[in-house]
Parts: sequence; C-alpha cells; structure tokens
Amino acid sequence: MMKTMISGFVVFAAAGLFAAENLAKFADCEDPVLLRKCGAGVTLSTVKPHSGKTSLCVNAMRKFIYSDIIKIDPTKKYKFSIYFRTDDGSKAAPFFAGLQSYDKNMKPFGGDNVRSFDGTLTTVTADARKGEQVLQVENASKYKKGWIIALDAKEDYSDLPNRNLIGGVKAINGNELTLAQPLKQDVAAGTQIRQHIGGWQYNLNHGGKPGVEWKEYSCIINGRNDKNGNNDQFWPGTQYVKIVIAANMAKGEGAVLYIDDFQLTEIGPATAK
Ligand SMILES: [Ca+2]
Repeated sequence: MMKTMISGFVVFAAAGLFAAENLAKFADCEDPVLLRKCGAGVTLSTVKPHSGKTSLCVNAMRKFIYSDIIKIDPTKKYKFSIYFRTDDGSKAAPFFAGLQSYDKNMKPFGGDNVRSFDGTLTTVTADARKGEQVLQVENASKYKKGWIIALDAKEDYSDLPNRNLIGGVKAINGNELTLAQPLKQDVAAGTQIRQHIGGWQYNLNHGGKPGVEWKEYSCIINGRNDKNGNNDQFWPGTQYVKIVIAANMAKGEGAVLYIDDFQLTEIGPATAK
C-alpha cells in the first residue's frame, strides 16, 4: 500500500514538473463520455488511432464539435494543436479547428464584435431616427463599403467585444454614410462609432483537407489583443474559450474525419508583439 502511494506521488510530481497541463478534457479521444458531448454521427474508432486505443471518427457532414468551456489567462501564451486524418475510402472534405471566444460572463462572441479598423472611430453629427438609412459623421475618410458599424465605440477599445452592431455601409458620400439596412434604433448626435468587419465567428482557423496519414495542425496564441481580432492572439475581452472542430465541411455524403490528441496548453507568459 505504502509503495503504491509513494510511486503514485512520484508520477504525479513528475507530471507536474515536466508536462504542461492540457486544458482540454477527453483530449486523447479514448473516453466514451466525449461521444455524449459530440452527438450524432460521431463514434470512437479503433482503426489506426494516433494515441491509445481509439480516435474520434466523424461520419456526419458539416458537423461542429465543441470542447467544454476553458478558462484562459490573457497574459499567457498557449499552444493549440490537434491531429487529423481521413481514410482511403473517404471523400476527403475540408475541416477547420479554432476557438469560440467567450467574455467574462461566459457569453459567446464572434469576429463581428471585435475585428475593428484603426482610424475609423468617429462621431455622429446629426440625430438619426429608427427607420432612416443615413448617418452623418465627423470623418468618414477611412470608411469602406461593406464593413459594418459598431455603436458606442470607445477610443480605448473598452467596448470590445462590441455587441451594438448596426450592419453594413452601402455607400459613402463625403461624411455621409448610407447603410445597407434601415436603422432599427435611434442614433443620437454625439454617438461614437467605429467600423468592424463581419462574418467570421471563430478565432484561429486551422485546417484544410485531411490526408490518409495523421498530421498535426498547431499554432501559438500569444496573449490577448485588446484592440483587434487577430488570429494568433485571444480576441479582445476573451476570458474563456471552447475548442471548436468543424468536420466534413462539404455538401454531399461519404466524408470521414478522424481526430485525436487535441490540446490547449499554457506555455509561458505572453511576449510583446
Ligand atoms: Ca487516442
């Protein structure tokens, strides 16, 4: 009994000293509990696992798999990595892996809320009513058609993730912005706005088409950027993440994706960019 306890302690201490903790649970794809989280179209396969006895096998098309929510420290650097393969008989389909970002209240947000553009902070100069489609602003010189507008923007970016978005700009005429959609709310003169780019939900998009051999996809996440949604840092306001894997992202049937050994591991303090 004493011997077991002692050797148990030694193993634990060695792991603490030499192996960084993987923050992702069930990451070796061995535990059937993982399947309950994944839902339909996902099994554990014993064919050629990357580690242990099994890997995760996804038969469903356009399948999104999420990890449990993970608390991150925005002052630290992390390694994110994951192994993928397909098999000979499969129609290989694109996949990607990334992070869903969450704020301090565990509310999810996407690229729309954080992907801001320098030089676009300006002030609305005339009241605009709900239903109207034009905003007069102080300086629209850096504004672009197609980009969206965030209301109540702050010079220090403390509004990020900004959830007060009003859609895209359709036309720019001097300092007059024509919106793609009528306003759904009043916008008072004096409101500060900024332009963001829309349409990208996940941070860190790694992927491509899987081959028949295991391949690791990995990247470093260097702390948090509090001004912009870059893909090699946590997005502004991020306090939690979920790993997200989008498998078999094609139309039709017949694609199979195998996944094993995903990890999110803290590797040290963030370094200046
Ligand atoms: Ca495994």
